[in-house]
Amino acid sequence: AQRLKGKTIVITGASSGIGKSCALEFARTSPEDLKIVLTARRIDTLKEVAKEIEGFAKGVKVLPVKLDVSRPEEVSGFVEGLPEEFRGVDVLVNNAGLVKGMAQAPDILPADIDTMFSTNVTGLINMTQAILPIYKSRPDGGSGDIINIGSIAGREPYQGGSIYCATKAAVRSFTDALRRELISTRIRVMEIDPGQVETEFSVVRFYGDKEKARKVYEGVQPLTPEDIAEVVVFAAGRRENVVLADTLVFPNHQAAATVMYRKS
Ligand code: NDP
Ligand code: 8X3
Repeated sequence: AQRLKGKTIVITGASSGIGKSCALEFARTSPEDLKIVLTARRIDTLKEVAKEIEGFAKGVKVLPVKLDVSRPEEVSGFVEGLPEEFRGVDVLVNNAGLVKGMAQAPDILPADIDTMFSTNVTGLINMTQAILPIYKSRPDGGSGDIINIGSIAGREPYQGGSIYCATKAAVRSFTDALRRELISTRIRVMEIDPGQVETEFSVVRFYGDKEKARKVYEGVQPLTPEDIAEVVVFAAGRRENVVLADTLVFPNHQAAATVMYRKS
């Protein structure tokens, strides 16, 4: 908690699931002196998350910002649009991401391919590029944390997930290259890869069909978004010389992308 004191955290996709839980967990861990910028497309939901945080962590300053990471013009104006006191970003949690459908080639909708790549890949890269100049302006070549939320899907492609898996493999590749490129700096580049987590992820995958989404989690015990948030906050809170470069997190009944013990 002491190590996070006074830090400014930016979280993408903070209106739901893992991103929202990260915001709450940062505030819980360091309730005295922290600034959190919550970003996502649903500004009203972000305002509710901000209110929730302000309700229990009086010393945390929260700023909800409407931001669609898939729109390069919104990302490029993001840092300049921040009030001065929130501009000294220390931690970027690149969490915004989504999957659309289970279709297999050649039947994958072009719009879905575009949404997944522009959000999960180009959005994450653009956010990183927007924040890095802040980090690089600091002593010793620069400092600050980039925490990218990848997925087991980026390590193991599965049928019906070709595009999503490809986007997460791209995140992994970008993250690894970036860590190498920034080797002479104090900037920490970290990737956290969840296995199955119960969030709005499957509702989004099935275009709002809650019944289909519910079936994904039937008979299994998925992780909760809080489980991943704890790992994210732990990573950010390590001593500055410690880099949790690459972390895979499964629920107990999962051993690979599609290897799941399911009680019937
Ligand atoms: P949720 O659907 O619950 O949350 C996704 C978040 O991303 C929402 O806050 C959503 O906000 C935001 N988002 C989506 N598109 C955009 C966009 N264009 N611009 C800005 N924000 C956007 O799912 P999760 O919490 O599960 O997903 C978070 C991350 O975790 C994703 O990267 C996902 O791939 C990854 N992940 C999830 C796993 C799971 O099993 N759930 C497993 C492994 C990884 P809004 O709609 O308001 O914009
Ligand atoms: C989400 C995990 O394997 O259900 O990233 O696509 S998976």
